[in-house]
Amino acid sequence: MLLTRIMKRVLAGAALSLFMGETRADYALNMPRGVTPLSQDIYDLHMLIFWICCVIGVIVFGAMFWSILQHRKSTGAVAAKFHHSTKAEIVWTIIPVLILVAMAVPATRTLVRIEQAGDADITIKVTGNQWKWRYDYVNPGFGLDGGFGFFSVLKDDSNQARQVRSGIDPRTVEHYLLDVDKPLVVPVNTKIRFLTTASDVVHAWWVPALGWKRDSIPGYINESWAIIQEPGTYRGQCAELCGKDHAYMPIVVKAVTQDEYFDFIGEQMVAAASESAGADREWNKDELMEKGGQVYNTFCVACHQANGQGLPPAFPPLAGGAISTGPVDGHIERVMNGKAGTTMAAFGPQLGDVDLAAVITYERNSFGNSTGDIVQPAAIRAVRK
Ligand code: HEC
Ligand SMILES: [Cu+2]
Repeated sequence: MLLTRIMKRVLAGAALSLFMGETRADYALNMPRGVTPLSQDIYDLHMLIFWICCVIGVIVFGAMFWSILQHRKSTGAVAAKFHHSTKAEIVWTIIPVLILVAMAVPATRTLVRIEQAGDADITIKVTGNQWKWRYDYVNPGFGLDGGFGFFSVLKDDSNQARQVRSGIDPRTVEHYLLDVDKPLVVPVNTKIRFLTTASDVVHAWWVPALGWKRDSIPGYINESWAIIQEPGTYRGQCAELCGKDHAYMPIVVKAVTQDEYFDFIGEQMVAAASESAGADREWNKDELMEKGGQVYNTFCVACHQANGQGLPPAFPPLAGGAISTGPVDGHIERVMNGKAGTTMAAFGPQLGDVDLAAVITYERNSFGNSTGDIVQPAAIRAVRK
């Protein structure tokens, strides 16, 4: 009964995967070929070793089954009585050694190639944070000015749906837990060097289509590289297991043509310029509240919750909080410097003056807090000095 049910499931799955090109990839048993020369090298190596193992398996099991059949008792087989054969010992040592050496040559060649991150055209620093990635275009390539960067955070619809009792069916969310607000944008056919590190705990940056995964560790910088050959959107995840929210910091890499890449860099520069212009002017309360709400929903909501009630005792409420309704200076200090030994990170180095001013204003006037205080970007800048 159960068996037939399982068989039906398997057959239905097979039929489905035959007729739907898209789902076929989802059901695939093998690793993906990827879209970089390196990922294809790795795939080819994997297949080579796989077939060598298959051949060895067939020979060994073939010899075994043949011997069992040929020398079975019912045909009157009599066991040989020798012990120790130097010839046999030599043969069964040398053959495996030769096989291992033959496998080590292509494996070493691929390993060496994985490490060759030199003479890249573009350098991007990837930093793991609780629970989001940051991408800094250390050198955007093509003689462009670098230095800008941004955070890439789980997309809002996924984040809403994942909340306990959200009432939202995750199956209705496109790319559930695999989508971000701002993808990493890179050009195709360009050698990109990734420098991977972390600011708090160990993370791991993994995009299967690129063929590799790199640990991102505080205090260390790991190197890797990719030349993406096909434009497209490639999704990945933080592959670190230990820790509560690594599952909610997905990775999206958008590979575009060089022209589209130039447009993207241009947009980033305009955004950086308007951010610094914004930091120079006075903001009114409505503007700060609107901006602050966005910043809060991106950077603070995971711990302090949308209603500001937090999740005590781990994450304190901001509604009526001693700091969030106390003196403004203390509030600015806590958000900028965080609190050592807790998960409250220092947001001073992470966020700009406008974002910090806005989110602090927002916290002081939301969730039932009504201090009426307005924090201007200039106040943040004054603290930074
Ligand atoms: C990873 C979880 C986490 C995130 C994200 C987070 N916080 Fe916190 N926050 C904490 C914890 C834990 C504390 C308690 C620290 C302590 O012991 O004082 C805290 C405390 C605070 C306090 C003091 C609360 C009070 O009144 O006692 C403020 C204000 C605050 N956070 C603001 C923010 C802002 C603004 C953001 C977003 C920019 C943010 N937090 C993001 C974990 C977090
Ligand atoms: Cu992580």
